[in-house]
Amino acid sequence: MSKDEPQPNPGQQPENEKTTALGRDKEVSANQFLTTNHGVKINDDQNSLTAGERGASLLEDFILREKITHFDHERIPERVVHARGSGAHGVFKLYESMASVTRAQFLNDTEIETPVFVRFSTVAGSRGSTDLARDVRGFAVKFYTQEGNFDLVGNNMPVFFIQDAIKFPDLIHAVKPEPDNEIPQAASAHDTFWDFISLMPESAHMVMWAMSDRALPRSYRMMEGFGVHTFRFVNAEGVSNFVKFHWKPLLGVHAVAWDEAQKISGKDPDFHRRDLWEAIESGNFPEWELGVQIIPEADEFKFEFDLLDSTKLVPEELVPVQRIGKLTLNRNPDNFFAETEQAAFHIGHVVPGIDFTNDPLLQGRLFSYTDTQLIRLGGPNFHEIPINRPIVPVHNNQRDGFMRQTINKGRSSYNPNTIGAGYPMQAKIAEGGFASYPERIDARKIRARSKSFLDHFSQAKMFFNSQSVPEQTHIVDALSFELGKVQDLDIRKRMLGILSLIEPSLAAQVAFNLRIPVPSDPALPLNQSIPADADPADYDSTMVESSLKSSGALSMANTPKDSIKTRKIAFLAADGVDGNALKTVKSALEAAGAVVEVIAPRQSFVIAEDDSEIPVKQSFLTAASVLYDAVYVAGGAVSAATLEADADAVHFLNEAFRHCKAIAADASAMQVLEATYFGKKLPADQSDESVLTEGLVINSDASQLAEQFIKAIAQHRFWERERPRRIPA
Ligand code: HDE
Repeated sequence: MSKDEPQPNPGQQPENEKTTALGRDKEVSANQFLTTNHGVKINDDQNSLTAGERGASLLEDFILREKITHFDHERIPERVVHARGSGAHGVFKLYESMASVTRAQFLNDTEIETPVFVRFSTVAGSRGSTDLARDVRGFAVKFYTQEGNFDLVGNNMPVFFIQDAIKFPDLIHAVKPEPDNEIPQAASAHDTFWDFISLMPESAHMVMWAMSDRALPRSYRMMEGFGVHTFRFVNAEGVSNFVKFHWKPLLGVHAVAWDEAQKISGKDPDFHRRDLWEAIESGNFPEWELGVQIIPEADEFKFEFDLLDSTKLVPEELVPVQRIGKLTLNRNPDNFFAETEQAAFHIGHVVPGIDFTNDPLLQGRLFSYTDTQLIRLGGPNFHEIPINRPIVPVHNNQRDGFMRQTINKGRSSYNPNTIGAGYPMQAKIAEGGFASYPERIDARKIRARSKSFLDHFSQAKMFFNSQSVPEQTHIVDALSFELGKVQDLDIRKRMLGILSLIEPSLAAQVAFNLRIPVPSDPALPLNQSIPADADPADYDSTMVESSLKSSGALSMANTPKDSIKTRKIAFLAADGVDGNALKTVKSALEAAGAVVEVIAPRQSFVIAEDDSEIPVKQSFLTAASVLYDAVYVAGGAVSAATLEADADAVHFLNEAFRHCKAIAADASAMQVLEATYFGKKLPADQSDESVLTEGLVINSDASQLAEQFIKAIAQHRFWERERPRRIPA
């Protein structure tokens, strides 16, 4: 198909090839016959062509050969990093014109609705690994703008492990499964990762993020996104400002517990993928606001850190995040391979008005992304795959290559030319032509790390100090877990030395769990990533005491907690349940936007007290509390007696309690709660205040219960409960 025509629907098939909705499958057309790839209708797709009824298969069978050959070639190399991911289509709408700082048209005109494709991912695991690995999450957005594609290829953490792209292969080799035995899958808790990290103090800040709850998102829909590097905006007058990009989820930023994450990995490794898919299918479209921190060029050197250093963030207290537009994901892909797997993002895909800085991590990425697509997507024409095509026409003299789709016409494929009347021609800046920002560069060619990059600990410390007590405990637990899996004791000790430079109390707590002392002097040289001829002293980490001790925006505890929208609530019930009370609570929760699923000892339905049937979504065999945000035990004496005696129901509650979730019970089902480990510690009063601090609601009035339960669920988690750690679930 020619690319000369604008294509308003990225990733979709051309209209004339579209099928119509019919039957169970989303798109099956009437009178559609099976054909070969060459269009010949197939009469028998069940049997190979053989010499007689019990005879050998014949080479002549072009139908069999074509089918098997295509199958043999169905796989392409998975992404070398970010292999496991999930994508969705959507739109971006601008709130206010940003023309004063950028000439990018999609950031100037509030009337424009820009189509987008977003792919979320984990980093280390392979394609078939679990969604709930402790890992960074990719957050890659392709804007199909009217000036060409702009890809914002970011992560859910605002900093990175390394400062220079040349260390990326080392970092990834260290974190991927170890090369001799390919163990462990999708995990950083092993020797090679911590060996590398313990020798690279520049990773300290990012390690704090990766060990925090940010690495265990409750949902892709509940994570922030960051462009990480400092970019440039350039306006129509050619004036440039630095810019940091943010995505702020409207559902807030939320995480699961580590014990829960590990269990989800077994119960539903597709947890995030399914969550994204189901939210979009049910019309609960995920939304983020695009935020920008704008820094005038004149302020480049006003910070205690270097804006070109990707291991540093710009605290929101110093430069507020301006929310300038909204991203809404509103359409699931039709085909995972064609769209999500073949999507090719590239940090170098920018449009006029957006430009790069000299961040050495960013600069290296500019090379990597096209290079990787050449091998992964098999040649130079991957931009012609529907998901990667811009919505504007493409005209240039690039020609041929594997899998070329465009049929270029005419004789001229060079510039300048007269035979093609000079077309395609260059665009002036006023006509929308891209011109690089003419940054002045007057320098020697060197390999060296700027001294302004050498403070590796002050922001790591600021991050730790910005966390709430439960969040800090989780970081201690995560480090104790990860280093506990490390076999080489020298690596553990070296890491404790690094942690002591971030925050002595953190190192002390991890050391207590590992039962080894914090070394009095960290192993030197601290930084072992230095050039062969360098003096280690020149690469010493020089801590610049940060004037900002903590930043509220860094703690997830400060995220909005005012809604239960899209949260999944398990209703436990058995035959004899009080159907009316159940329906009252269900309707109230659903009216507040939650998704309610009834879970019972057996599938299909339960019979209520009044003999009505209540549909059941899952049985205890197929469901698990880790897949839900909160639990309600429905009333009715007979139902309660059954649940009390059902070990799976009691376990369900114990586990929900252990993972600090809101739990509610009809007063007539008290005996079920009493059968749990936490049954003896139920709060005496049921005031609104206790509900908000304890997250336990017991009430005989269904309407009142629903009201209190909604407030409790909105809190997400009651992390204080973890303190005593007495629930064996
Ligand atoms: Fe990437 N990265 N990266 N990266 N990255 C890739 O490109 C690379 C970095 C990020 O959903 C690869 O198409 C280098 C930072 C995301 O398809 C590859 C360096 C950030 C995705 C690559 C970095 C990212 C990738 C692998 C160090 C956050 C998934 C497959 C200089 C700002 C995009 C591919 C998707 C994917 C290289 C560091 C984000 C090999 C060399 C920092 C979200 O090109």
